[in-house]
Amino acid sequence: MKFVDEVKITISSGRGGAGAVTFRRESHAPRGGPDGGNGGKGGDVILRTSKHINSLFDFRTYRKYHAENGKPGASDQCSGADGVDLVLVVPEGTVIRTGESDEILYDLTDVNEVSILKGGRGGKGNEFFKNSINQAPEYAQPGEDNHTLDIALELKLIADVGIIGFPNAGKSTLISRISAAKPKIADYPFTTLTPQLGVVKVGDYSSFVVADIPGLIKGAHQGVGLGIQFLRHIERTSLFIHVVDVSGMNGRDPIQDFDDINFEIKQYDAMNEDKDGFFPLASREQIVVFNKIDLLSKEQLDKLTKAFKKKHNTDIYAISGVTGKNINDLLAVVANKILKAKGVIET
Ligand SMILES: Nc1nc2c(ncn2[C@@H]2O[C@H](COP(=O)(O)OP(=O)(O)OP(=O)(O)O)[C@@H](O)[C@H]2O)c(=O)[nH]1
Ligand SMILES: [Mg+2]
Repeated sequence: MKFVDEVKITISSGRGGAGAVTFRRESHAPRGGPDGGNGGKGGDVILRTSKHINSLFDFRTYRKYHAENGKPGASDQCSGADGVDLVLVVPEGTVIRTGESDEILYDLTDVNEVSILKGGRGGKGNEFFKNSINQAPEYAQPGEDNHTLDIALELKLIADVGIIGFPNAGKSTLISRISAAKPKIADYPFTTLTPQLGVVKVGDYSSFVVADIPGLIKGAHQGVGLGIQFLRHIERTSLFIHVVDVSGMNGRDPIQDFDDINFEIKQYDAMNEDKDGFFPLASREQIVVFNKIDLLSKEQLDKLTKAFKKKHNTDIYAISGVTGKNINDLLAVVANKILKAKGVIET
């Protein structure tokens, strides 16, 4: 199934059914008292999450969704039936924004169901308006109007760790090593086109979720490469693994790559800082991973590590995604940080 992570749709609740204007007809009373029933209530629009859906793809087929209108009242004090609610089923972690202002209406990460639009009330039938002064009212209430709203549904993957880095750095290789995810891996940039999730098991009882996203390159915030929009999938992760290709192949400078990515992340933050509920990515902890060390001599690696540390005072985990070297050590550190962030381990 194709991964679709943003759709704009229009939803409408149901109109209330009209109240009826009717009078009893009986053989002995050609024009009896009023007996018009009430109209039914219009259906609500409800959004509900399901674990079994992981894409907004199916919302591409139709853009307009309408709950059922309430049925009109009828004679003999019969109320019209209520309109059926419209329930739209979306993946967990879907955020609902207003179509116009981008403001978050609801976040279906912790809540499973929200009623977004109420259906119109049914109108009262003429029976309701009967009183001692007017025993045969000729009027009834119309049904209340419905409501229509443009909304944007946006799916954020719910992952604990985001893997960032240049294209071809070995991000997908790493996720395939530490989880059961089987992403496409190939020796060219932009192999990964859509975010991939992998569940990493820690011992027998714990696990965390890693997201592999398409690579970033310099100028991504201006649309170069695949752009930076995929960063929104890792907005909620508490930690990034920053994979740096240290092989120096294709003339790449690993330190420059690292700085370029962080520059793009800052641009993403600047572009999103006004967004409701936004938490800057640049403030997220990054675990720096030097990958492809199997292609380097010890001297080369030491030299690079020294140069890197001179610029950035941070721990470095040197691994090879292909041979598996040092991956277990990296995983232990990541698992520990995640379990602390989740509150499973107390600090
Ligand atoms: N020698 C060596 N090659 C590696 C290592 N890790 C990954 N590669 C190779 O590097 C290439 C790119 O790996 P991917 O895992 O697809 O890279 P990616 O970062 O996911 O790339 P995009 O999806 O394009 O962003 C593949 O040919 C891998 O086999 C490593 O540790 N050593
Ligand atoms: Mg990839």
